[in-house]
Amino acid sequence: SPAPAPVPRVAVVVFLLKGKAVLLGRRRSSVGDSTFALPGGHLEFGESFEECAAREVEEETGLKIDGTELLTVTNNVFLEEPKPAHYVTVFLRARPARPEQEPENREPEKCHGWGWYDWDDLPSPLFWPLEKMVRSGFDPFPPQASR
Ligand code: 8DG
Ligand code: MG
Ligand code: MG
Repeated sequence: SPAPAPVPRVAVVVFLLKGKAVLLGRRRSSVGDSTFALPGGHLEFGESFEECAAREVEEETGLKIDGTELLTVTNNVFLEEPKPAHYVTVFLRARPARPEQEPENREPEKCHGWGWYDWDDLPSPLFWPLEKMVRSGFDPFPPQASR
């Protein structure tokens, strides 16, 4: 039977914030291979954004999260990739439940490893949906007063 027509999918990704730093991992994927990206993945049937964020962050890093908040959504079309894809990407922010706990690389087939990166000194190359946000001046941190 013919391949089904491709459809857009929903992704949920998390700015995990600690002090001035954000958690990033270098991808191993047909989409954005070798670029630095946020933890996250596909929204499953029946899940809330917050549930998906907590599940994906724990599956990928072993970290539990707190204080999850919705930030924004972007539309990302990857026609140039080996496998074309289209994601509606929902961005949330959260804090690690236990800030002293180190992230583990729980899916080494999908990620080279996790690290905390200062927002003022991000690694490169960033995964392009993230790169686009950074260039536009997007700031995932809450206002100073509530930090
Ligand atoms: P899953 O099987 O665990 O559900 O999926 P995954 O393997 O963890 O998926 P993913 O590629 O990490 O995330 C799904 C899509 O989300 C990804 O292919 C493109 C989109 N996406 C963005 N920005 C980011 C980002 O910064 N990080 C991640 N992980 N995905 C992102 O548009
Ligand atoms: Mg995942
Ligand atoms: Mg993922």
